Amino acid sequence: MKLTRCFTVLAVAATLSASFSAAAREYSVSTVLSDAFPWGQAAQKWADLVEERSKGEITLRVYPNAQLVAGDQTKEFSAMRSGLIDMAVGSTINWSPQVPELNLFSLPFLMTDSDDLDAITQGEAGKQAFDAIEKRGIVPLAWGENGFRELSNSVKPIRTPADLAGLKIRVVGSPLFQDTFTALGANPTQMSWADAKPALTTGAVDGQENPLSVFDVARVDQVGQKYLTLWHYMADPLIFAVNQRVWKQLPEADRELLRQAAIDAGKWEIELSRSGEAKRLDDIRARGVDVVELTAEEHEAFVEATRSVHQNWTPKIGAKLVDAARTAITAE
Ligand code: X2X
Repeated sequence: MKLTRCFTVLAVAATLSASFSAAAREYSVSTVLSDAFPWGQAAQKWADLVEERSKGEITLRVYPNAQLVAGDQTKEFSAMRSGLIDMAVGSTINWSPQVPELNLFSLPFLMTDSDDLDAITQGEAGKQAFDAIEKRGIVPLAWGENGFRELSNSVKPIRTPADLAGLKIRVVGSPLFQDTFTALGANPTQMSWADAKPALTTGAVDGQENPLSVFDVARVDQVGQKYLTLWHYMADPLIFAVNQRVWKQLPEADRELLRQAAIDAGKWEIELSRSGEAKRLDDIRARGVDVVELTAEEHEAFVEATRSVHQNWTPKIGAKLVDAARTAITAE
């Protein structure tokens, strides 16, 4: 009897300590998109590398669809800062309400291609952006990519700012997007990705902007988005990041492991995302979407129409950071 009780106590203690250490070694990772998309695959790759390199000691559990913030993706950064979420692979768009410096990447037509984006993230401007995140209680580890964002709608081919007049366009993130689409004569409406598809389906909004990978995987063409304009107006990088308290509690070796795994997963996903673009565009065309490619002159009209956004937002982003980004782009 006595012996049995003793075993029971031991068994309970063993279970408790096992679950305690399991709990202590498992961390939540928030993403907006699932692993059907490059974004979710980036987070899963991070988790897989960490699992493998820690020999199963550290588990990163990925929670897609911004479910840890009930779909409200612009609350992800705050939830991670408060400790409700341990880690995230998040978009600069969704974090920009809390980290105004990240609006840099949303400045319309600041970057023309991936080389411009890399020049920013891999240089002084990228460091300043990471410092801005760190200052707000989050430890950034590595860059990934959601991609250059293209414009789709259900009404007509868009070739000029005038074509956008009065169209209701779904946007997300900071008020910068309201300014950009208002400057173009459109009627922007803020809503989460969770609400976007239903709104496109019912026609509550006419259009949206997202990378080709999102348009393709989410089958945005099936909700009436028949027209797609390749205008490359901005690209949102992804950032792998960790809550500061979680980070401080980790032994140095684990920090290094997490950081290197994030860097490797980010590089892997950026390559995956970029190399998939041409095929995605072919597939989108094959589904009957009318794809508009702008001439240099047509493109320039959009650039001109949105110059005021740069003027209004440079002070909010920080002139030093905007300068560093511009310098990086011209120095390429
Ligand atoms: O909501 C979007 O448009 C998405 C999925 O691209 C982001 O989270 C920024």
